[in-house]
Amino acid sequence: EYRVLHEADLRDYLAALPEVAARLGGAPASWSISEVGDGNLNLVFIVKGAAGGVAVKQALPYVRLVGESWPLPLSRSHYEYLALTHQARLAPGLVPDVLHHNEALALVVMELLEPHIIMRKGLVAGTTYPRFVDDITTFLARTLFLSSDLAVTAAEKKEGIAAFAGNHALCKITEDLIFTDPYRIVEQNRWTQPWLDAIAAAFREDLDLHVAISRLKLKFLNAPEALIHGDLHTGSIMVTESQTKVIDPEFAFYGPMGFDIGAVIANLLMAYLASSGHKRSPGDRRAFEAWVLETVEGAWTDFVRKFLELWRTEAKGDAYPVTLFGGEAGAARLEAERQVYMARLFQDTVGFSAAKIIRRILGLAHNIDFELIEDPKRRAICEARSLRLARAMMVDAASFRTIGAVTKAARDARDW
Ligand code: SR1
Ligand code: MG
Repeated sequence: EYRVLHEADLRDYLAALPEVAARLGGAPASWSISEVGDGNLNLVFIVKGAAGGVAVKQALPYVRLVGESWPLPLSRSHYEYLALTHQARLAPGLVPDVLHHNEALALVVMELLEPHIIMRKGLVAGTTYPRFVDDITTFLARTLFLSSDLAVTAAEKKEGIAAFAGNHALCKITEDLIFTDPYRIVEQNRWTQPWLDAIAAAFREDLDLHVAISRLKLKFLNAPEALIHGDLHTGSIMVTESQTKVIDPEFAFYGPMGFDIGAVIANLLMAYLASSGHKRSPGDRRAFEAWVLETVEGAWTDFVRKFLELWRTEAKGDAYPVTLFGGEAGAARLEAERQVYMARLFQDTVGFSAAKIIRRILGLAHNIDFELIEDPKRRAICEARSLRLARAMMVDAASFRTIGAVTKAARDARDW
């Protein structure tokens, strides 16, 4: 039966799990347990013993950020477990190992990622991550391609969609918080007042923007292209200089691939545009910002290279039947079609990326990239530049034909 676990409960609970107890080592009474969750939804405990540590995540029956007035199904823990185990098969080594799952308690026990930190915190501190592009593009290319119609049969794909179909309450959060609320008056919306009042009001009247966000919302609702993480911001990524782990896939479902790729790019663009608000030396700032924009470019180009490589070598799905593309002419035509596919995916990525930026500045849930900028006026300048860039990316997505056009626009935005 579900109950919210407190320290003493958790100690007894973990002591009864032989594999976990062995990993922690020593007497259960000696284990240190602290609740460290700083996300919007759940409890997260770090438990350490003489031999090692574990992380324990427990879903609350409500949205932690708001409180009990906003109930949320515990079943998200089931979908998180399902996604983590699926992603571990598709992209080995890039998600934490799951040690134990209890459906009734909505609880997942995972390996403790140490000395990893949440990537967003590292970015706010101006840290660069040399492995990030390679790891995140492997994660994206493999999880997206290998769960798509390009890689699996129609029957397998439909089973996959069905397995995640019940996660609709989490999808509804995204549908409201990302695709609807920032563009209308909603009590829970927040922004840096009074400087962003005019932009927020303009966005509520901007019909070009409303059409663009509605098209993206429709795609989010009706494009089950692949098993997506569903919340792949830099707070869902843990890093060291030599390792990257993607965590927290509780929003996972079969949706549009561009939503995940766009999330990564959006969060890097926000780190870039927030950078001038954080205290760092001019040299450190230049180096950090150059790395972030290189990373945006690498995230897309390496993703494309890896995705296409998988398509050329692992296309076991029912889409694009090989019998229709025989001979040299067929192979050439299929290769051209792959480029068309990637161009369409790029447009989706640009649009979703824009939507992710706007929601973090005008919606309910913000990010520390901007929130930790001490001077509110400075913060508002960084946010206004981001909003203007995001509006252009969403309304004129087609004018961004390459990732270089996106990074150029981000660079130009620094002069606004
Ligand atoms: C009410 S939940 C707000 C946000 O937190 C999660 O991390 C998702 O990004 C969600 O939109
Ligand atoms: Mg999360």
